[in-house]
Amino acid sequence: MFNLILFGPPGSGKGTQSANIVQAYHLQHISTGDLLRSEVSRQTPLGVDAQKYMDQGLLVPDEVVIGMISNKIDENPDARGFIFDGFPRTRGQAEALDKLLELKKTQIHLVLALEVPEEDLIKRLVGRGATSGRSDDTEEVITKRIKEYHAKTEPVAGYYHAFGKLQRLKGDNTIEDTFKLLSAEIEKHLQPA
Ligand code: B4P
Repeated sequence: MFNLILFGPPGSGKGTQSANIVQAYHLQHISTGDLLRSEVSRQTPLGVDAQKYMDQGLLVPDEVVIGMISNKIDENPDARGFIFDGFPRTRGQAEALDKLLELKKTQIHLVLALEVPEEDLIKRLVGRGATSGRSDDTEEVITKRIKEYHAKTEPVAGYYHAFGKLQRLKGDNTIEDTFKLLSAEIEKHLQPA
């Protein structure tokens, strides 16, 4: 089993590159953003609660997100491995993920962090907001999301660096070139499916 975290600020391309990685390496994709948006669109009790945080650019409480991840791992016992997209976003989530994977006798093997200048992040997300209809892609909320990233999520990189699992990559090339950089790192551990 090979488990990968795709890490980076909002708009760094985690969702975009996850789709490419899933296609090439057949890992099971787990995006907490997608899972939360699905709960919101179905207006489940979890979704109604999560929407309050997401609309303000804030992180959803750890216990909500960790419960969703645990269910998703359990639903895929035969996966070749997982790609965690947008998770963990706090140190508490990182520690909880380690415990969940330990129970399954596996671990995180690699953390790939996409680095993109802040002005590019804002441009990309405002651009997506023009067509996505996402309530968190307005300039005001994007600024809050980036602030929340620096305060709570950036320190998670240090957590994985301490275990020698973190690899930082330039994320401001084209989508194709960024995928090549990611693939080169992944193929040190795993061959295409
Ligand atoms: P997410 O859904 O995870 O999304 P994201 O950070 O906006 O974006 P991502 O990095 O995936 O960017 P993308 O590829 O789409 O989070 C949304 C919200 O959910 C959070 O703010 C939070 O409230 C909540 N949440 C999610 N996970 C949570 C957790 N674990 N704990 C607590 N709360 C959580 O790319 C963005 C745009 O850039 C796209 O338009 C794309 O086409 C473009 N793009 C991508 N790569 C490009 C490139 N190389 N060049 C030019 N454009 C590019």
